[in-house]
Amino acid sequence: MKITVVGPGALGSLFGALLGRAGHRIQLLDHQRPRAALLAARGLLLEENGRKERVSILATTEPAAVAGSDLIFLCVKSGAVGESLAAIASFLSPSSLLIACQNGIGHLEPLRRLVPADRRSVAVTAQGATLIAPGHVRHGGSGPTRLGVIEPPVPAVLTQAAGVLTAAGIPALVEGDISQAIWRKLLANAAINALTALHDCPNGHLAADSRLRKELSQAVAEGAAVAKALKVEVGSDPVADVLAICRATAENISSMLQDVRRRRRTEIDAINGAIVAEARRLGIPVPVNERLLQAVKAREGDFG
Ligand code: KPL
Repeated sequence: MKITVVGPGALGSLFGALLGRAGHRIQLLDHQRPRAALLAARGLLLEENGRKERVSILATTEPAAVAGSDLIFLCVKSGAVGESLAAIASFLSPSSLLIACQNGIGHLEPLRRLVPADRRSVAVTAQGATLIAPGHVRHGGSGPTRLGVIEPPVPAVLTQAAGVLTAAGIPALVEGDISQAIWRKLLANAAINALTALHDCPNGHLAADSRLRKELSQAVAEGAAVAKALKVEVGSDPVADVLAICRATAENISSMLQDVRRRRRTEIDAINGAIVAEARRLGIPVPVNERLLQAVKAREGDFG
């Protein structure tokens, strides 16, 4: 398959490396010219179970290069989705399928607006990826990647995409109702990402520290109340589910903490910001998520 990965961050580099290693023709689309040149020259360095492996890929800064791709994994940060889609949308072939892989729910609106219904889908992934340096990614654990569409029907190529990912070592399945997976991940990100970013700790610390565990439980319970009001099923014990993710990814540095350590803008608006916005619309109090949103924004303000 001809596969384009848009955005060589942690997840994009991981998907690019694993799919490239599986024998697919991978091109990475990057908006930064010097980094694209580096990736084209050196490929991707994949670190997995203490072993390092170099995977060759193509890299380009030309949005037109997506033309003719069977699958396009959109792996840019949530805040960059609108701009990225505006650049590539006119080059999507009728047979291309774009799979948006962001955290949160902020990407769904630009996806609906800019990509035709039969060419858009979303992925919710539990893959652990840490970007060590440009082009150097560490695979920090493997959970399921759930694929789905915002509005049915599910195109046949999405089932093919699940097979391609699974064969490459990214276990994937197609979900009939992806909103459940989106919201379950949203609750995990709202608690884990914001708290780890503010306390500069790996995910496992949140389950081990009683004060942080309480804050995590409150943030998740608030988000679950919003999901319930929206009639999205998030399971019978979402707090236990999020604590289980903390323990399963105990050593992982959350994507938001990676952003904060690099002094980069985070996805807080698409995560806690989205929960707060929905809660306001529905008249549901979410004081813990509001506090987390403001605290992470204040931290971003320090970046200048
Ligand atoms: O999705 C994640 C992230 O870091 O963005 C979790 C599940 C919290 C793993 O770190």
